[in-house]
Amino acid sequence: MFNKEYLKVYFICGTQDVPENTSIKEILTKALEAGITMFQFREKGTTALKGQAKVKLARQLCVLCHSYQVPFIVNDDVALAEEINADGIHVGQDDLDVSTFAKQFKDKIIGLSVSDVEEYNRSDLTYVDYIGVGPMYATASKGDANAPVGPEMIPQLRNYIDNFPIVAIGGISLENASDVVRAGADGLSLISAIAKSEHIEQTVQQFLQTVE
Ligand code: TZP
Ligand code: MG
Repeated sequence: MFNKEYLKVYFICGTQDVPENTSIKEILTKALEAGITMFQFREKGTTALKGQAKVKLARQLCVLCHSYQVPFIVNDDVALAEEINADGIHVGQDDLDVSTFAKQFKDKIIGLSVSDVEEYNRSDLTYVDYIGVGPMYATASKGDANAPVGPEMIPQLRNYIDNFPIVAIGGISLENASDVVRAGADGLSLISAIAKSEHIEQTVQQFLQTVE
């Protein structure tokens, strides 16, 4: 079951986001220790794990998250989310229509990416628990990212969706996070700010303070 609090510091990571001298398990463990509120496994690009290697890692990361009572969300891959009994799925505008898998995910969390008002107008939020809005700022973590929309997109969308749960994404750092929160985001989605931090625990704690 979804709770808005899960969005506060929502860490997203795949093996492609991990610096050379460490591992996704090590990074995720540090982030969980520091108090991230949700995790999304997002395995993308030419180096992405596939098949049983992806399933095996996802299962291990899911168990790790659950040992901290933190929900584990799978990006895009509905079959994987089902196979490992993940807590939810996050999809983009170009991915499967939410209604096609909503029934299989009745008590699970469903997230949808929405960049702007036009995408919002095209989206059916009937089965959606939260939307990911962005990119807020330029990002190096998503090759095909749309142009940044800025934090001002949040109040624009609020005109249509009122207090529907919004997590902001894209280029969010400790420097700009408070602007995003002030614009009305319920939480922050972060890849590189956490995965590439030299002091993950401290970084996560500072993000938590920003949203609280
Ligand atoms: N969707 C929109 S921007 C983005 C995704 C997955 C990447 C966010 O990564 P970072 O490193 O926090 O900018
Ligand atoms: Mg996608």
